[in-house]
Amino acid sequence: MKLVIANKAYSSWSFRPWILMKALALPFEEELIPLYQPDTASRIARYSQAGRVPVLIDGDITVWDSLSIIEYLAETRPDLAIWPRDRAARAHARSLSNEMHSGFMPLRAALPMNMRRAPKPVPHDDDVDTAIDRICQAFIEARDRFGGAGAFLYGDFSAADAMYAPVVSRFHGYAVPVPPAVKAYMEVVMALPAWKEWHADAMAEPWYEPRYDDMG
Ligand SMILES: N[C@@H](CCC(=O)N[C@@H](CS)C(=O)NCC(=O)O)C(=O)O
Repeated sequence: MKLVIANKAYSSWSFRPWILMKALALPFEEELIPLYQPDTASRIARYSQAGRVPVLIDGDITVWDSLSIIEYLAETRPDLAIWPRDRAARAHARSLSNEMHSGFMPLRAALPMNMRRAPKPVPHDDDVDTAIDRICQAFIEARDRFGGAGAFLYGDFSAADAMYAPVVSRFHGYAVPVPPAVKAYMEVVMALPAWKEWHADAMAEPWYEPRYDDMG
């Protein structure tokens, strides 16, 4: 399989299937198309007319959009429990993942992912705090109800943890105050070898985007 992604510093949507595949040791090659370059659109168009990454190529099958890729992987690798095995946990994990995929716009706009950011807060509006509070409440609920003895949202690492990995990066990078249980969960995610690999690659990238890197 080949996963087409964008900058590891900035591309939150690329990070989601990438960290899932790495954390679950799914073999794949990657192609990184840097954003905001003169040839970005034409390079992405070679893989998807939707004009967005991530895109997964599996033989003659092309899957675009982060959550579709995750669903495709879950369908093709049922042995891996990409979604939790328990039906109630799975329903909760899918709902929470879709809530991320279709929502939290104020948070996404005000606190864009920048994996290279040294932790520092930025002023933000109340609707960002509303999103932060909702995510913290949902993390705690998932862990309390379904976490069991595991360290992730639903016990073992799952698609939901992958969908929220960029939120962990945002909370960390913008020094968002969070309850201790959320802090502990963030530390578990940031300790993953897959996280460290993505972070190291992001730090080594040559591209510089003032809209993210000069946020203050
Ligand atoms: N809903 C899509 C969003 C994908 C998306 O917005 N990707 C951005 C990079 S993070 C992109 O490809 N941008 C291309 C461009 O701006 O030219 C998904 O979940 O994959």
